[in-house]
Amino acid sequence: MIQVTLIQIDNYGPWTNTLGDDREHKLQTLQADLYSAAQRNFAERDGLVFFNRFDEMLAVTNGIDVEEHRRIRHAIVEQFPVTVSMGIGVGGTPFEAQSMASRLLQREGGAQSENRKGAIAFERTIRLSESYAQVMHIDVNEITEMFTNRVSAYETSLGVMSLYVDLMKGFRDHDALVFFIGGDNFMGLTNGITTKEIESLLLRYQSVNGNMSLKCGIGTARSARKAAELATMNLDLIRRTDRSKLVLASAQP
Ligand SMILES: Nc1nc2c(ncn2[C@@H]2O[C@H](COP(=O)(O)OP(=O)(O)OP(=O)(O)O)[C@@H](O)[C@H]2O)c(=O)[nH]1
Ligand SMILES: [Mg+2]
Repeated sequence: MIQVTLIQIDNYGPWTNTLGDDREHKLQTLQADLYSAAQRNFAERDGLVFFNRFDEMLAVTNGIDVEEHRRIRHAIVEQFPVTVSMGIGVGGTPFEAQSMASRLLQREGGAQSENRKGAIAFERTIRLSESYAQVMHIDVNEITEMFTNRVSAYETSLGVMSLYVDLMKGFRDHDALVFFIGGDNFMGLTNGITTKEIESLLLRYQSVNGNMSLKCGIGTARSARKAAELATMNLDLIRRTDRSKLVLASAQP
C-alpha cells in the first residue's frame, strides 16, 4: 500500500485576481516558498513532495497520520497569505492513491470553492509498517556534453519536457507516476512494477527517441524518503561503476 497526499491551494484562482495584473512575480515567489515549506515539513516526517504544477503538489506520505497533516497545514497557514487543503489517498498503486486523494478533495468543494479552507479529506491513513514505496530516479546520460553545452537552453528544455511527457504516458499504463524534479532528472513512483518491466519501458523509449539515453536507479522502502535515497544511491552507482547499465535496483526487502 502507498499513501499519497494531494496538497491544493484554496480558492487560488479567485484570490490571484485580487492582486491585480502586475501579479505574476508575486505568485511565482509564493509558489516557490510554499513548495519549499511543504517539502521541508513532509521530508521531516520521511515523506517526499513533488511540485507537480505548484498550485497542486503531490506527496508520498506513508506513515504520516491525519494529526501530522493538520500540524503541517497549521505551519503553512502561519506563514502564507493562502490556505491549503489536502486529500489523503491510499491505494495498491500510486495512480490509485493519487486518484483517491483527488476524489476526496473534489468532494470538499473543489479548487475554486470559496467555502473550502484548510480541509483535510481522508478515509484512512496507513501506518509505516503497512506501507511500501518503490521509487525510481531517472537521469539523462551526458546531457551536459550532448545538449547543455551544445545547443540553446530552450532546445535542451524542449528535449527534457518531451521526454517527461513520454515517461508520464508510458508509466501511466502501469499505474505508476513520473515527476520532473529539475535538471535532467525524473522521479517515479512504481509500486508493483518489476525491474524488468521498468527496463523494457525505458528501452522502448530509447529506441523511439534515440537522442537521449537514460539511467535509472530503483529503491524500495517503507517511507518515500528512504526509497528515494536508495534510488539515488543506485543511480549514482551506475554513474560511477558501469555507465552502460540502464537500470539498477537494490534487492527487494
Ligand atoms: N533534482 C536533481 N537534479 C540533479 C541531480 N543530480 C544532478 N542534477 C542536475 O542535473 C543536471 C545534469 O547533471 P548530470 O546528470 O550530473 O550531468 P550529465 O552531463 O547528464 O552527466 P551524467 O548524468 O553523469 O551522464 C545538473 O544541472 C544537475 O544540477 C539529482 O540527484 N537531483
Ligand atoms: Mg545526467
